[in-house]
Amino acid sequence: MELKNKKWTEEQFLEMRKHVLSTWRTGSDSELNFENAIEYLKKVPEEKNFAIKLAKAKANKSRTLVQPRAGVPVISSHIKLLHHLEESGADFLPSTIDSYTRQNRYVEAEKGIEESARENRAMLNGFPAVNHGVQGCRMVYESVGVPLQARHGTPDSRLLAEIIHASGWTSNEGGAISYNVPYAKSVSIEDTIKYWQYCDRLVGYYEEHGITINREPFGPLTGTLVPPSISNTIGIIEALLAAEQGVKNITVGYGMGGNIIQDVAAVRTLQEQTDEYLKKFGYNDVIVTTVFHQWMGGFPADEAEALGLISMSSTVAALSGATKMITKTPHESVGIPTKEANGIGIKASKMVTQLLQDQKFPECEQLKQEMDQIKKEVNCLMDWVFKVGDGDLAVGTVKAFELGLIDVPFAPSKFNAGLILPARDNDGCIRVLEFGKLGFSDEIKEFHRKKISERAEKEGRKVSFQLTVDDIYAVSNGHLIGRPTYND
Ligand code: 8ZB
Repeated sequence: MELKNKKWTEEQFLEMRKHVLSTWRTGSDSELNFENAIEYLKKVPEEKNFAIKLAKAKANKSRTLVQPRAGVPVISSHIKLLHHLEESGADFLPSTIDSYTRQNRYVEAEKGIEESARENRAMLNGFPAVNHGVQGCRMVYESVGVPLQARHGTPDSRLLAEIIHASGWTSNEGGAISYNVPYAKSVSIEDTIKYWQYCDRLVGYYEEHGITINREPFGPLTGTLVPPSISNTIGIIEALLAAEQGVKNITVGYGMGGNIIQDVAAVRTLQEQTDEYLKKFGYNDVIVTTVFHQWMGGFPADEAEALGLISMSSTVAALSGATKMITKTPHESVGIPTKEANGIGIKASKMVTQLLQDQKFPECEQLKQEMDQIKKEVNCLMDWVFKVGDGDLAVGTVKAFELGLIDVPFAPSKFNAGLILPARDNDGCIRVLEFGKLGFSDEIKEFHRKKISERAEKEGRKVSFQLTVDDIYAVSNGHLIGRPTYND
């Protein structure tokens, strides 16, 4: 099929579906017949529907809702884990999918499940939803009281999407760029646009049959010093691609940067510009909500210090007005958390968002300037995408990455130019130090150069790659900005 940002016809979708469902044994589960799946999904109560709960939270201006990450290989242990997290206060539950499933390596995932059951400990780093099939995933869904979402990092998530949605999981995280560029080395963006058009078209199909399902692009990307305009642009692109396939509920995301004003500006512009671009292209009935990710970079090893960082993240999320927040745990620097540590992360986070539920960051000149700056940069990048795509968003996205006009720092993908280098300015805002071929105008570049020079001058050193390196390690050592004096 030719790459194009155009809603797939039902025939095109169903033709591809035959292939998708033949790629692994669980694809032949009778529960995947649309009649069966639709009947099951119609019975999902409102309080367990991801899209409805988010839309209500936004409409009621409720406190920022909290959601952890969590997943273990064996169904019974996974259910126990989710129960613990629900009791700890999670407003939404995840099932984090293991790395074999993310690579479509279901034979190895099967071995992992068997070994985990035999040794009574997790031998996979998540929940292998495809191997457990619709029956297993429905057991998980039926045992919890809040909406369920698959969280993963799967470039080709077509079969996974089929299985989780047919099981009553009403949200799928990911997107053509956000689950490719940070996660894969050699999968082309052209391919992942098609894979995710399929996932979105599946949701569109359900919407046509009266079932509402949420989709969530993965905002933080590599989680390391990503300038907000780059992640926001990618979120907007993925929202537009999803809307074209019929998705009606989209949660765009942002990973905390560390400067409070820049973070609040990023979340607010993400909401505003996603709405703006959707309207501009005629998608008038899409509900957009936002998700704030607690600090995604390196964490301090000390558990109390980690909780301090988690609490700060929660403060910023609440003040920014994000609809939802993804929590971290005091075990972050070590690896996958125990259920107890995960519960502690949820409780500490929820305490903060509750305390701050009636407060928002006030309007002020600095916030306005930062918002204007992000908007200007996003518009500049979006203009390039449509320009090089001759008006087609899908084609433009592939070309923009090829040309380095959009470039994600520290990404493993060979389809990403990898030429830009970020660094913090003197206030800790994330700026761009090396532009590579990034599609910023000269005026925007000048602003970034000026901001980074101010910092270098304050620190009595030259602008160089050393700033980037120092910034990458700074937070885990207890500082936002990697200033040389902090190393003394
Ligand atoms: C890009 C997301 C990385 C974060 C967490 C990591 C890290 C990954 C699991 C998990 C709980 C899992 N993560 N897999 N957390 N259970 N199976 O995702 O620790 O914070």
